[in-house]
Amino acid sequence: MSEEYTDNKIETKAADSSSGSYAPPVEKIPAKEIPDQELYHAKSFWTKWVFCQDAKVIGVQYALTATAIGMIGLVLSWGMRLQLGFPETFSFLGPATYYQSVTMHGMIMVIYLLTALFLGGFGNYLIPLMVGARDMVFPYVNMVSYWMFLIAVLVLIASFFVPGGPTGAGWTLYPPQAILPGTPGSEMGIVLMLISLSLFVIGFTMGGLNYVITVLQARTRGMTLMRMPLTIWGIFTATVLALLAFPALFVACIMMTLDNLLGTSFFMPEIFSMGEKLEYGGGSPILFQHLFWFFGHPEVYIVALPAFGIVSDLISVHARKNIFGYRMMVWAIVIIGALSFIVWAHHMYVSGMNPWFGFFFATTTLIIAVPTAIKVYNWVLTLWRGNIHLTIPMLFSLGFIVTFVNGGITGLFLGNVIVDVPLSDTYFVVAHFHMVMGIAPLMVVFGAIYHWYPLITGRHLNQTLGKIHFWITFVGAYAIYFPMHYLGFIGVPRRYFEMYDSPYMTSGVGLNQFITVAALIVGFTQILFLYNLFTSWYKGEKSERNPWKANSLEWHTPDYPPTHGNFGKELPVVYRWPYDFSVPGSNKEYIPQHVAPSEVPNAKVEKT
Ligand code: HEM
Ligand SMILES: [Cu+2]
Repeated sequence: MSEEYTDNKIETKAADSSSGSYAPPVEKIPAKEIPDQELYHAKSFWTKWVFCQDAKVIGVQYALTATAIGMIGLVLSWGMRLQLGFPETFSFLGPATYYQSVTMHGMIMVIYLLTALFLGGFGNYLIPLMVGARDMVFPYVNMVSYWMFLIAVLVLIASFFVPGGPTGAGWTLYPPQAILPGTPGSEMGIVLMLISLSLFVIGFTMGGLNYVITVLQARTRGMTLMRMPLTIWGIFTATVLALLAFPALFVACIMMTLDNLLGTSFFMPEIFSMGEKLEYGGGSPILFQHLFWFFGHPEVYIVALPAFGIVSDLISVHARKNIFGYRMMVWAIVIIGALSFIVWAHHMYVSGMNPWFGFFFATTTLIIAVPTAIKVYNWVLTLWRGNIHLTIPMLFSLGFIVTFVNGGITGLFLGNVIVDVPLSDTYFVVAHFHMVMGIAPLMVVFGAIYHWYPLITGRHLNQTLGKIHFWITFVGAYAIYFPMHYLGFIGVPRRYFEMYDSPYMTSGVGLNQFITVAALIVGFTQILFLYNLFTSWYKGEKSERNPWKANSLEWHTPDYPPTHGNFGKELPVVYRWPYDFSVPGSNKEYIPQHVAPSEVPNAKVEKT
């Protein structure tokens, strides 16, 4: 323990120029903050709740919209599961609708639910509050970001209603198949999907620039980068990743739209379709795969890094212990983020690329396991001998660690060319990615909602319903996805509408029925959660201020829940990291970030 702490020298740090890095005492740094101004607050209902520039309201708008579209993604999965489990009895979908459901489900879950929720939702709500800023640096642009997102969602929904229906090209949208006649939704569906994604990227960029610049430029006095909560590190790094990765998706969408509407041949080779030679020639379908996965792999971490950050904070607060190895955790986030840009072709081992190329990508992929494992060790070491409160956020955090390690281990298998080739496009892959980027991040989303709901609404979610929600979701997720690994081993292919004609599938029939029943139970439990979310808003038990006794700034605003401008007349000054729980020498169980060392005389201070 003593290694982590030094004596209480923070106020005299400036005098110690021998260390080489000059840091003036925090009181001497001139206040650059914009004072709270009356003019700046919204006056009417419309500017307060609808066209609102307050990042907190924008965060809630993002979160509600993402949840609504996510419900569509969930319902689509029920249709698919009924078809897979009981093809004779509950066949609501035809083959074409199945492909459309797979595609829309995948895209909705990855982009419109998880990305929007973590960055647009949590990012907006938490960044200004946690770094001690009044708001995002460009509130107007931030507002437009949400409205762009909403338009992108509406365009996506519109694609369900156009002739031919939504695209059924798979969430990877690979050309030439995506735009060739015969693929479901090759008429308007694919075009609307590409437009919707482009709008999403434009909207995201407006928000993303805000998140990055707010973290870099609008932190309050004393909030050094190495005192930021890991939540902010995760969201910040993920945003940088997204700003670098989404342009690849954006150009791919634009180029494919041109191929489709204007007959260019960026991705279209010379090709015959239904016995007829098409007007295309010279394009490269593989180029699309490279562009897609240059976005697609970092996308996994765009979802995972905020989850890593948030879960670190939840574990620390609910185990009343400082996060183990804070600096290591920060660097692991940054290194994982950087490495995630040089692994994309592990999604293309079966595309016919040169095996040496595969060797390179397998190596980089496996190297990512190192910083990732460090993070897992550090979470476990934070829990070790902690005063673990089995609150709902803690339960979900533990659920995250388990599902994430599970999904990560199958990732180590799939990262190797020789293992991936036979498993590629089987249910093993479906199991792997749902565990690692579906269920694990959702566990964090839920934990985070139970944790911050009192801050947002001033009330607690119903805890009994919460426990039911956790246990059914956690056990149910295993019931759904664990058997899928086995289905993959026996060779059940992914994206197949019907396969009971194949003799090797017979041992999978019972399992498929079991999975479907589990999926329906888990699905309905999410409706229970939504019920809890909405009814607790006005009926939930009132929460006292800072119910979890956390140290980070968002819980220490003058108004609870925080109002526009966040911190009232004066911004807080930060003296410490947010992990001062059970500090040696102090009689206080926890010391919030803005408590000056002079107020806690004997407490040791961590080395930051
Ligand atoms: C209980 C919740 C869920 C269920 C029951 C479910 C079920 C399914 C099913 C049945 C498929 C089609 C498999 C196939 O035929 O190949 C699928 C595909 C997929 N799911 Fe989920 N899913 C769930 C949650 C999620 C979440 C949270 C994500 C977020 C990452 C996600 C992402 C995907 C993706 C990316 C695909 C692949 C789409 C494609 O092959 O084009 N799912 N899911
Ligand atoms: Cu990948």
